[in-house]
Amino acid sequence: MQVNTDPAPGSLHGGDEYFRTRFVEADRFDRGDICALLSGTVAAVGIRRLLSPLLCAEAMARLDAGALALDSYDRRRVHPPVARFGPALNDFREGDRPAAAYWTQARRARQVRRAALGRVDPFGAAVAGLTRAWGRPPAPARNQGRPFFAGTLREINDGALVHCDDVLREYGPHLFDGGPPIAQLAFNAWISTAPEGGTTRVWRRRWRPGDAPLRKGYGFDERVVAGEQCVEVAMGRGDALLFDSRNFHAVDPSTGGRRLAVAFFLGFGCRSDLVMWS
Ligand SMILES: O=C(O)CCC(=O)C(=O)O
Repeated sequence: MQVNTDPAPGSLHGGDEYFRTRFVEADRFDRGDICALLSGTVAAVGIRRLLSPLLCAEAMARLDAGALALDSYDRRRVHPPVARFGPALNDFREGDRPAAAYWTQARRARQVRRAALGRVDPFGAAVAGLTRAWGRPPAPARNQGRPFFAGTLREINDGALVHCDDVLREYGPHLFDGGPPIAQLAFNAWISTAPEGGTTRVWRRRWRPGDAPLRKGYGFDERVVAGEQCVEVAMGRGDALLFDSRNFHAVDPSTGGRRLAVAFFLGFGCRSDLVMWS
């Protein structure tokens, strides 16, 4: 695919100067980085070494030993297939609410994760890192008091189509008790990465109603982002990436190892602080 990646600084065709990737070490990651994403003054924040090598190694040993059974996203919708542990909200849509099975699976997934990983919990470590940065813990988003599941373990080895994630467009404005999110961020922290491929691309382009003819399963034909400014990021094991998930994004296929992340969304609302869901 032809992509228009970050132009050189000072270039006459420099594109949007606020659409750049910012890299920070985990101990320097702070509220300002999250605010920059929420305000749209940075395209993505790459956080180095958010999860410790020991935690990643121990979590992978348990996953390789089959401690958690990975299911796949609904294959009628998601192709190439993506494996996951934990229910993803966009697999359960029934009109403007999730199907009843979602709540049962959410409860069960929390119990199973606790039993299988205990203190070797990449989700807990990711939330601790976000809490240090933001100053307060992000809370699960809720519907009529019920907490949504957050912290999918997701394995994307064969890439992901160009797509965008916007819970407001999927479910309408009344899903979350705290009101519709003003901004939605994707959070991924990798427990394992593959030596080849697996680059994440984020385009400075949101969904428009006229994009409908380019729809392809859960994603879109690559023509939807032709000529748009793009950042490309390939983070390593233990690193995390945050970006506005309403911007079109895609993942290159990878080879030579498992590309596995703890993944969830963060939303910021008028009547809520930071909330999370998967
Ligand atoms: O795995 C990635 O790099 C990004 C995954 C993704 O599409 C998302 O978080 O919405």
